[in-house]
Amino acid sequence: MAGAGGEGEVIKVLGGWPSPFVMRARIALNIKGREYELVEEKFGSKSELLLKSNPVYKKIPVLLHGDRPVCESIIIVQYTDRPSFPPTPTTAPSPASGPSTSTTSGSLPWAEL
Ligand SMILES: N[C@@H](CCC(=O)N[C@@H](CS)C(=O)NCC(=O)O)C(=O)O
Repeated sequence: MAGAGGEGEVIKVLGGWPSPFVMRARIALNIKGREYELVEEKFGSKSELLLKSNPVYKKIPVLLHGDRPVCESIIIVQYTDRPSFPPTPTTAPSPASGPSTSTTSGSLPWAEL
């Protein structure tokens, strides 16, 4: 599929500080171990990219997986939990790194505590 889905796809989050909805999406990405670029929206104005990516509500956060926009923070959390949305390979622990605390098996890190 063009525009999204591959491990090498660039992930961007259209967001800004302080937004609890943006934080929700970023926390999910951090737990997943997925690297991403935060594209900061300026308070009081909306970028062309935001208007194009979230034309109905025009709100942050929006996750861009390649060209695919994912809107609504709770939907972003669910999206990051899909098996087709793996952690960034460089952040995945090697098999020799001891007991697993990774999310690569699909389990949640705190479930192993
Ligand atoms: N239900 C949305 C709420 C998002 C939201 O309200 N974002 C605020 C920032 S905290 C926003 O973009 N406000 C700008 C506006 O309403 O025009 C979500 O969970 O993502």
